[in-house]
Amino acid sequence: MIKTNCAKLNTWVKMWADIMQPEKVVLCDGSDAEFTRLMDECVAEGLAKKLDDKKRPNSYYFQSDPSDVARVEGRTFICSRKKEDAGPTNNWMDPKEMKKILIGKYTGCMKGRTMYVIPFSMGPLGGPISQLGVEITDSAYVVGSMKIMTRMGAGALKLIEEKNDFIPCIHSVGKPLPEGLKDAKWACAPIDDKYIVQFPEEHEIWTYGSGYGGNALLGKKCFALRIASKMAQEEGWLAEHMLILKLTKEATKETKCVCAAFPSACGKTNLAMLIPTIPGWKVETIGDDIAWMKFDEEGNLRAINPEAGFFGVAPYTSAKTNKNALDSCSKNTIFTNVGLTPDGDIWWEGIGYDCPKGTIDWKGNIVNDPASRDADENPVAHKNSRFAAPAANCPGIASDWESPKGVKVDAILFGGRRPNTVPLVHEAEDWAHGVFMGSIVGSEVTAAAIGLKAGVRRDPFAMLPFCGYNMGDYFQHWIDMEKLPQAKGGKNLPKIFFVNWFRRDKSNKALPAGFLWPGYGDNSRVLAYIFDRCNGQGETVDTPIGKVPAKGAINIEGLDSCWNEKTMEQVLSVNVDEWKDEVERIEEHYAKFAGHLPKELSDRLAILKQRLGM
Ligand code: O2Y
Ligand code: MN
Repeated sequence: MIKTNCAKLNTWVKMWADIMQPEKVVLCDGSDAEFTRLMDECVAEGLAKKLDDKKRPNSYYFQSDPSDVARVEGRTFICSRKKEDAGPTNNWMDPKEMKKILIGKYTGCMKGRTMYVIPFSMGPLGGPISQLGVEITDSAYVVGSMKIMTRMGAGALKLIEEKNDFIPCIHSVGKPLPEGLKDAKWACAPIDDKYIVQFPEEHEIWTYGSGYGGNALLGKKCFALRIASKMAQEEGWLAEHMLILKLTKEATKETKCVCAAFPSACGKTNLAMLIPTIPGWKVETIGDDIAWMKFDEEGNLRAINPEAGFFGVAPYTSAKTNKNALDSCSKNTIFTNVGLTPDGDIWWEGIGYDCPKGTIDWKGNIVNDPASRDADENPVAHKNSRFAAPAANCPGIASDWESPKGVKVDAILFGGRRPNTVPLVHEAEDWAHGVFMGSIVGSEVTAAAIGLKAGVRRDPFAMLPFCGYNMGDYFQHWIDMEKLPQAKGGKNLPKIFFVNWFRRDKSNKALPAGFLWPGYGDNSRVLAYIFDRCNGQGETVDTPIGKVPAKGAINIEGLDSCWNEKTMEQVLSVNVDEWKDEVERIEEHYAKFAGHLPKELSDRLAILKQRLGM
């Protein structure tokens, strides 16, 4: 059994080892040597491949079971004591009932396996916004991935010992290994036997049956969003599904930090790592997925990235779309479900060069005729294939990305993929209006993507799968941030904007796929406008939905001629009929929250209706 100077940890590990009955228990130290040893053990057992050390130093390749390729929202539960406290957007089960089921599953679940004990910190070690956790797991892949994604090992353990406290995170792949049997390439339980469970009142996480991503790397979605959002509600801070970037105007060296929330598939990682197309501006990355924000003693709202790595979607990451992301996985990276080339490197659709003949696809089949392969129907890399890469590898990482006190937040952006209705950028009139904007975030999804009817899927604050309590109460918490004494009635809070890079005019054949805005690096033009607005500059026009840039306020110099003053007029336009329809959709969305919807938000909707003449 492990022996640390944290009595709570020793007792907790002993209790779980008695239940799970592993062959041995190992306390992880987080060292580079431990990473290499564990990954090499996976290679020796046939669970992983080491990539060519010259092309991709210290990097490993895993293929998951086809039933275990993504987060499973249908098997994710918020087990608050009262169902109402999980709210209308979460799956709920009574905590006692759930614990009974899971104790049954956990009993003997690690037979024949090693129980790894992973002490970790979300956020820089010892920082005022950081939090400590310990994950128990029977997956060496999880240990390796946690080493990349968190500050894991001896340093975190020392802090846990000093505090005698941590967030307990329990994980098992749910597949005991009978003596004498060879392990499966990727051990996991069948889909209906996977459980991703949060106990928000106890600040505990129990997951079972999946070894993949957010289901198994418990520091990420389970802790840093679902449990942390509940802690943030209790303690007066914010745990958000947001990237953090730092924008510098090179002429004056002035900087602004921006946090931005977008639903999946809206280019969050691309924005976090953007390379500006307008001269004189620099974007640096602080985080690509999660932001924790707290007021400091001077009354500044400060943000940290609680993670230490990027768990990025591989397909369509290329030197053209996101060079910084591609460079981030040049070494010390774990790849999952991408293609494996004959020369020991990785490949995925949209990487920017052809698939080498003889590549192994994510299912383990050889690709003999890459040219005849249908990238949509039968991709070489799974569409949710991933790289786990250290953030420190990113050429565009900001020098202060690990500052324990965080960076001052100047602006918050919300956005989604909206082919119509929503202009390129509009600005909230005050904090409550900004919260309203966050509460109505939605993104166009194709029917295939979600197995539901196509249309706008509302994803408030991009937190739909990640809010650890009633989403209506979460809206209220955002409203209440303005009432904290440090907020000085909103004076100390960031400005809020809504952006939409995806508005289209399909009838204009000159526009690529009808997009009224080029996106990618040209989003720096919108960031520059937001920077100016934070300084009280940049001309605006009032509309029923908020302030939009005046003609000429966004620099379009140097854009391809298909994007011009006329398309700018279109992309910034506010169409009253479209917004009347939007209001009806917002009313349907708000109805779900019933008595939990803050009055400030229904008031804001009433103002919008009145302005639209409804
Ligand atoms: O499918 C998974 O387990 C990963 S999901 C993910 C990974 C990195 C960043 N964001 C997400 C997400 O679903 O928002
Ligand atoms: Mn995410």
